[in-house]
Amino acid sequence: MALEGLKKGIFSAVARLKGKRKLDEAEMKELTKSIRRSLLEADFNVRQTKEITARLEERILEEEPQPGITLQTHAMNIIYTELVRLLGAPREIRPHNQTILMVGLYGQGKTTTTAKLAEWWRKRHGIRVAVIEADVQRPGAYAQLKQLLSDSPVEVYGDPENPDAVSIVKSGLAKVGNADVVIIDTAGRDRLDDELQAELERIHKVANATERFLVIDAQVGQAAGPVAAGFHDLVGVTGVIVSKLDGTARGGGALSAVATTGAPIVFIGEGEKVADLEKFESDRFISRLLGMGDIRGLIDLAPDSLDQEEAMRLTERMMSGRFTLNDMYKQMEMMSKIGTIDKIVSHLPDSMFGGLGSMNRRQKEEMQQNLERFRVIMDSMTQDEKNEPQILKSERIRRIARGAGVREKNVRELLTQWNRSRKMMKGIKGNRKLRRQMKGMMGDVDDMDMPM
Ligand SMILES: Nc1nc2c(ncn2[C@@H]2O[C@H](COP(=O)(O)OP(=O)(O)O)[C@@H](O)[C@H]2O)c(=O)[nH]1
Ligand SMILES: [Mg+2]
Repeated sequence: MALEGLKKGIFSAVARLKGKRKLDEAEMKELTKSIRRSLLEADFNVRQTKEITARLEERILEEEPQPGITLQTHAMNIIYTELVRLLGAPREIRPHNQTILMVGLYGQGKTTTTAKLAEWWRKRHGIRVAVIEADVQRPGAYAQLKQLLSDSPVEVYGDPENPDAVSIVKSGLAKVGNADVVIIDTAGRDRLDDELQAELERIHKVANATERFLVIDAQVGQAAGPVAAGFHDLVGVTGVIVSKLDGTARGGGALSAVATTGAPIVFIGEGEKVADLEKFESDRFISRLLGMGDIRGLIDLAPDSLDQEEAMRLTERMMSGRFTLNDMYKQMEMMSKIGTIDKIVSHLPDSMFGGLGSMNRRQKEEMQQNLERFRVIMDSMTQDEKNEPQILKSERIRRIARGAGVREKNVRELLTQWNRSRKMMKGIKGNRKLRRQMKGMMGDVDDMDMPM
């Protein structure tokens, strides 16, 4: 996930508090110094960094941790609330009667994000979405957008022969303007020059857009601030989308610089694929960043084919401590529907599943392969065997291995995995802090507590 370095920095800074109940002056200095360094390394600006560490120091001195909460957790909770405050409150955008104008400089990810947004709305709300390609500067923009949405029912309007963006927008709106959401992609320049300003102003007038979304590449860092301000003066930016957060460790610069302009960040882009878009909500983002997990985000990853109620039910059952092979199977099925383990893991609290969050790429790939094999094996089991894996002794294991076309060793691996998962589930049941934390993720965020 984005800002991995910041996460590491904060963790190691706060780890110094382990086992402590009070900090002396020197320890406090050390703590704030290393938090400051981590924030600066993630490109937060100096003033913001100072403010956060000053508030941290003040609150650690003034606020008593709640009963049963360690100083370490207390500090982490303070950092959490301060970062959420810095990044601002989320904004809802209604999924009907919307015309969205996409603006931004060249190469920031406008066209990609146009396709991502269209798919996001269509999938999330099941509504009719259309896009209009009005970039007449870049040859191939229309083909690019069409290509990105080639597997999607989203309507793509364009007129690559027409050199006049305004007339394309006009005829596009006449053709697809009655969709629930219409998104207009525009041209960029290297900078917000007179030509680009004039074109955007004309399009803006014709489109009468309900939303103006600015796309900014996370790589530009704190320079995102002045860029956002410039576009805001021109078209009144209603939301910022920070793209390419997957490609930089210094994404804190763009995120926090945008936040200071007062324009809310509405989405973030974390990859080149159409599905790599996430609605931005600072509390969820920060809770994931700090390893507190994000169950709601996890469930949001689910495609149409996944029953969200079922996902919630399974999560609740896991928390109750009951865990049959069938449950594990369902969990795995869900995971395979949701997609890569990578994505899933980034939404889970680090403490859950024994620190899966810090697996490296190779380990994750291995796990993905295991899951596929386990599925084949389970397909060769009877319902009873899946309900009570304890009954699986050597004869049954042999039969199953033959049926699935794998080695007996592989079947035993599956059973070992189940045993391990079951123990972990039991651990969750017995871990009141973690249970409370999971409840927090599913609903009341204020109730959140860190198991450390
Ligand atoms: N890694 C990554 N690449 C992205 C993301 N968004 C866009 N890109 C890539 O950035 C490049 C420029 O994107 P494009 O949409 O053409 O930018 P535009 O000129 O603003 O329309 C393309 O190669 C995209 O695949 C993102 O969130 N992550
Ligand atoms: Mg483009």
